[in-house]
This record gives sequence, structure tokens and C-alpha cells, in this order.
Amino acid sequence: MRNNDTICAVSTPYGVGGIAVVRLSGPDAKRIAETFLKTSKGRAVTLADHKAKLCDFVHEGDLVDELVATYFATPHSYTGEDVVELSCHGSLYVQQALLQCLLDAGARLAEPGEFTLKAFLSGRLNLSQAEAVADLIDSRSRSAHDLAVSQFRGGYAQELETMRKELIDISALLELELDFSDEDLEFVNRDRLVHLVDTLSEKVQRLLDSFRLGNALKQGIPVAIIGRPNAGKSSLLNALLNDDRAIVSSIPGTTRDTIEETMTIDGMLFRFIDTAGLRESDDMLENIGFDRAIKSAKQAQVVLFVRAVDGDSDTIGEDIAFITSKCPMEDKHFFLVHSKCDLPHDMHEAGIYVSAKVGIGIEELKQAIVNAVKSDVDRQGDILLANSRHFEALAKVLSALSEVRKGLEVQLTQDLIAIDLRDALYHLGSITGSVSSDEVLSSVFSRFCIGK
Ligand SMILES: Nc1nc2c(ncn2[C@@H]2O[C@H](COP(=O)(O)OP(=O)(O)OP(=O)(O)O)[C@@H](O)[C@H]2O)c(=O)[nH]1
Ligand SMILES: [Mg+2]
Repeated sequence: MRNNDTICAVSTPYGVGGIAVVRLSGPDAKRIAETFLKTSKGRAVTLADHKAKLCDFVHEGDLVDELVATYFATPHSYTGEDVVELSCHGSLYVQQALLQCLLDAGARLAEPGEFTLKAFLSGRLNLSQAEAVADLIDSRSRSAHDLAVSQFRGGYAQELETMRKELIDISALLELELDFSDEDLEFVNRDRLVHLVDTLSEKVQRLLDSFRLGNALKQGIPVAIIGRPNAGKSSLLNALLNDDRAIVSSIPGTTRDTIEETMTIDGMLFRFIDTAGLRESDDMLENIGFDRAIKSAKQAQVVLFVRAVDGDSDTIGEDIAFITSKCPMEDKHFFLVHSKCDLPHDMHEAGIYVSAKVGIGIEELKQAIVNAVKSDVDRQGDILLANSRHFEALAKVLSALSEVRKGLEVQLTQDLIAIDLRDALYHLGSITGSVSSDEVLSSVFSRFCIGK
């Protein structure tokens, strides 16, 4: 990507709308836009910083559209460069015609995320904030939105950056010691280094621990619905979604594959996963379904174990022992759901009683799931890691820090400690983009759509 180009793109989604916005950014943005802009009396328009102007967009004497042009002069714009936004009527023809005029006049089509990349390169956003912009655009629930906003505001990245700077100071001193290694001088107080490494490791570990939940909040919290064939799992899915999503029948083994559907409850996005009934079988397809059901349960944050009230209540313990042997529940919320409670029954076990058929207990079950996840969020406090790139970088930071710690314990020489320290610094810096490679940048920005 050439930095000095003036780029342009339609920034609103593809399609017809009330208005559409065509955006231009770069040193020639103002000049290119002004080539086409005229007053209603046909006079040339001069754009003024941070002012919106109603103008005619004229191409070879023909009016293309009457639109509002807004100019943001460098450096006070999204990208840090000169930016012109043309808010036109949202016809596909008008959008494409404007774009073509701008391209013919010397602008180049923007690549995905290039406006935000420019904002990063000009120092207006750090990498973590740029990623937060993408998350904000993607957010489908209040909790995903909250996560994105917190990351945009700085979140943990800022704190990590402060610690990184402290580490840089220390490693500079260590390198200095190296220069004087013949004289056996110690510039770095080893206790201070140990303390810093420990505090940082603790912080990083806490962030890593929060990833499972953070990621689930962003992508949708997985809720697996499992149980024996015919227990009423698919009926429960349909009742939760209030939609006729999965096939229901009295034939055991109706659901063979997993069925997944998302739903927002109380501002949180959930992914409900209906699974094939759990039973040993000679049927190969059914066995595949069984494996998938167990896999879904393993990946879930919440497991609903469904059991019909007209079944044999003596086997509940056995069933639960079976399922927990296949899928440990320590890090999950496990709910015993007694289904078909509209049928006559004399069961009084702990758990939640529901009837998909008449709609009993469905709201109560939803509330119980929401409360369980909320308690996880509260326990986690305000730091939540939701970005997988950060997760990988932080895992590397932690392992490098633990090497530094080991080195300090066995009084390794400065040069060897310095290597691990540099490694930790590199991965820490990659989070905010203080150090970044083209590869990292292109993987971050290719996630964006064109026009952002
Ligand atoms: N009376 C009553 N019947 C129900 C209820 N929920 C499900 N059923 C019946 O139970 C049978 C099985 O329901 P499904 O939802 O297909 O059960 P499943 O657990 O998905 O079954 P598999 O996919 O075969 O494992 C169907 O005949 C449903 O009509 C309920 O709340 N009350
Ligand atoms: Mg089913």
C-alpha cells in the first residue's frame, strides 16, 4: 500500500439506501473533490475545514447528484490526512458514478480497512484500537459492543504499554551492563526486575484466563443442549428461540447433526446448539452424531442436560455420571433440565422443569443461563480479553517472561536474560502495534470491509 495515494471508497454498505457516503482520503482529496463540486449557480466551491456544504456534483456539464460535502483537514480527521466525505443519494448508480469520477481524477480504490490503516500509520489509533473499530462494526450485542468500546478506549492495552516501557528501560540498562561486562557492574536492581516480571506475568495470566469468556461474549456464548434420544432437546431449542428451527418427532434419533442458532438475551449473544441424542448405537451416522454432541458439550460454556419427566428417574445419577465422564463440567455451568413437565409425573428432583409444548419454565431457564454468565463476567472484573491475536501474543509474552524469571533465579548472565526480555518486549509491543510487521498489519486490516 502506497502511503501518499489519495484513496476513495463507498463507506456505506452495498445497496440502495436513503443516503450513501463516498469517502476520499489523502493529499489530493480536497483538490479532487473540488474538481466536481459547484454551487447551484454553477460557481466553483471551496471546501472549508470541518464544514459541510450542500453542492452539485457535476461531471462534464451534467449534474450527477446534489449532495453534502464535508471536509476534514489534516491532521484532524479519521485518517489523519485530508478527508472529504460526499453524502449523496443512495442510488447504486449515483454511488458508482461518483466513485468513477474520483478514480478518473486520480484517486485510487481503497483496500479493505485502508482508511483505518492510515489512521494507525499516522498515529491516530494504535493497533489494538484499530481492531476495536472492526469489533465495534461487527458487534451484534450489547456485551460485544461494550468489549469493543472498552478496547477502543485503551483497555488493558494501555496498561500493558506502560509496563512495556518500564521493561524497555530495564532491558536498556541490562544491555549497558553487557558493555561493561568485564567490570562486573550491575546497573539493574535485580529485585526490581523480579518484581516487574512478576507483576506483568500476573497481569498477563489474568488476561489469558479471561479469554474464554471474553471470546464467548464476542462470538456468542455456546450453550449445548444434550441428553438421551427423544428427551425433547430439539423441542427445547425451538421453544428457546421461539421458532420452528429443528425437526421434532417421536422417533428417537431424529436429530443426527448439531443444529446451531444464535439469539440475544439481555444484551448477550448466545449460540444454542441442539445435538443428537446420546446413546450407544451400531449405526455409524448416529455414532458420529454422538461424538459431535460430546464435542459441542466440551466447547460449551453452558450445558443443558435434558431429561424427560416420564422417563425412569432412577437412572438420572447414572446418566449424569456418564456425561460428566465424557465431558468434565468444572469450567462450565451445568443445568439439569426436566422436560415435558406437562405430562403427569411424580418426579421432584433438583433442576429446572420445562415444557416446550405448553411453554412452562422457558423464561426461567433463560434467566438462569443469563445469571450464570453474568456472574462469570462480574467475577472476571473489568478486564476481559476477547481478541485472539492478543491472546496468542500474550501467551508468548508469558512464556518469555517465565524464561526471564528462571534465568534470574539461576543467575544467568545478562546476555541470556536480555534475549528472553527482548522476546517478551516484542510480543507485548505487537499488541498495540509499537512493533509490527507487514504480515501482522495485513492480517489485522484485511478483516475490515472496503470503505472503513
Ligand atoms: N408432552 C410433551 N411432549 C414433548 C415435549 N417436548 C417434546 N415432546 C415430544 O417428545 C418427542 C421428542 O421430541 P424431540 O424434541 O424431537 O426430542 P429430541 O431430544 O430432539 O430427540 P432426538 O433428536 O431424537 O434425540 C416428540 O414427539 C415431541 O413432540 C413437551 O414439552 N411435552
Ligand atoms: Mg432432536
